[in-house]
Amino acid sequence: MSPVGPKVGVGVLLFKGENVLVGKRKGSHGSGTFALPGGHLELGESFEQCAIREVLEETGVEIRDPVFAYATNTVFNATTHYVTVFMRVDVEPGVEAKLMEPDKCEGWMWVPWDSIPEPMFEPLQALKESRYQPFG
Ligand code: 8DG
Ligand code: MG
Ligand code: MG
Repeated sequence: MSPVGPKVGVGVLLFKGENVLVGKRKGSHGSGTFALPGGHLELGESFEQCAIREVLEETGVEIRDPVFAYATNTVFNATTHYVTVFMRVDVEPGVEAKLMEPDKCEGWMWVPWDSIPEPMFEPLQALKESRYQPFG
């Protein structure tokens, strides 16, 4: 039996100017909610490695030097509890996100930080409600 406890998720804030990349989740928990690219921290991985890997797997974008931004604690229900580490990277204007996992996401879009569509995935909602300020 695997141990039961909180898991670690890494969410990546990909900023292109004042817009952030979000996609509507499908096929797993939080289906229908808008979330950042990201996923589980794997055994032995750094936050930076996880952010680089997940963004490449999910969007095809090669990011460099993601920086720790914030952490949230989300209890989804009695058996699902995630600590989410948010990593940030600012990309060039020409960067485009490809839909690499169409079974897991409806599509990627760049939206202003203050106009992320609802409903948001709970960890992203928690980040929005936190003290985190992406611009100064
Ligand atoms: P993996 O299991 O292949 O590593 O990841 P995935 O297939 O990309 O799964 P995911 O559902 O996108 O992410 C795994 C978990 O990470 C998800 O069930 C909950 C957690 N998670 C957070 N915050 C965030 C977030 O902001 N974005 C994403 N994508 N996942 C997050 O706790
Ligand atoms: Mg993934
Ligand atoms: Mg994912």
